[in-house]
Amino acid sequence: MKKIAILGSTGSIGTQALEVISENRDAFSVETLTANNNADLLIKQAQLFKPNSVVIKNEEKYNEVNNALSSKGIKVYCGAKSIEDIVTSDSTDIVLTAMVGYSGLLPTINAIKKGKTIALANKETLVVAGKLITDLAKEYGSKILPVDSEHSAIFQCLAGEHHNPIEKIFLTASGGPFRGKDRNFLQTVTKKQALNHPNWVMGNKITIDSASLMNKGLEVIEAKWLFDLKTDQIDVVVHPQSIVHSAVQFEDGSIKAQMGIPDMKLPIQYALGYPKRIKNTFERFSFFNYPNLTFEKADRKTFKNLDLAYKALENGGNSPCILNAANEVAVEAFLNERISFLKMSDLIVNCMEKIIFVKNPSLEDLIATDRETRILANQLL
Ligand code: MN3
Repeated sequence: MKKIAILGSTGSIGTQALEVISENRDAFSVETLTANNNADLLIKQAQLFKPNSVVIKNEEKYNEVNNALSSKGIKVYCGAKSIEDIVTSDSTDIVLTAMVGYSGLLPTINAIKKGKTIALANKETLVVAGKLITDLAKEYGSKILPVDSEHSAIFQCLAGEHHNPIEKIFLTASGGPFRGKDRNFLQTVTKKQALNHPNWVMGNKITIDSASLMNKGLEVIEAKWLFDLKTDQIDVVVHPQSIVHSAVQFEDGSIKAQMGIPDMKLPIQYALGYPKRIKNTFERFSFFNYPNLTFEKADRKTFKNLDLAYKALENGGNSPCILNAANEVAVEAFLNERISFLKMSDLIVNCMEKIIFVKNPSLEDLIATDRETRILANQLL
């Protein structure tokens, strides 16, 4: 029985992880659930899955959650610091990091220092602090298992290939709702249009990132650290059907790809069950429903964010941390209809130019970079 802590249990990945767990109650139990704000759903989940503890990040909702759960023997905590502490609990085996953005960093570091297995859905953690996180994971013997579908695909392709170096990887991208559009069109797109993703149902932040191709940019950086690659070993291929989830090319030119219907429950289940594949009844893929799988180049001139992410990765140091913080502010401003779609890239460029570059950042440097970038980005807005 694997005991699981889910950070961000009320979000898209968190709720799907609980679906996977509920189908496999003999293999998994829920040790901890944490949520940002959604007290109602957190309470419902806790009543159903009976975790040992829950954390609501928003301290104003503590009484509501505590009143509902404390009589059931569930420990209730609140605040960001409690999330950082709860992941170190001795009884937890796997920490599924499914919260949004930078907030995943400190809890993930604490879990790694306790040698926990990390099922990583929070890609921003590796974007902000890839070197630090992978060094710590080595030092403390903590395994990082990808949940992001592209990285899970690559991880699955690498099973049994331990001694065979990667020549390159192909990260597939759906292209999002604005595939094929030009900058003229993008100038006036609305939040509603941007949130209308063709293939995947996800949270708001990642859906906007998908529309701007920033999500793919963040995934390029995530892949670099997960699979120890150089920038020129990572290619992005637009594949509108989202059936090929990504591919690995080996040194003999052979390419292995992982395929399936776009459903996040599969990569979640693979990470939680790893190395075992668990039998399920998810919908099966049929080749005949998809007679045409197509592939095209990513348009890095129109979708500048992808280029910016490659640039940040090439710069190294605290550059990806600046990119991420500026992007988080930009996406929030776009969702609040304070800036236009294309202005998001401008804001990121501005921050990357103005925030001081640090070649070998410590954790403290990264925390400072994140804070300073957010202040600057908000001023620029
Ligand atoms: Mn992905």
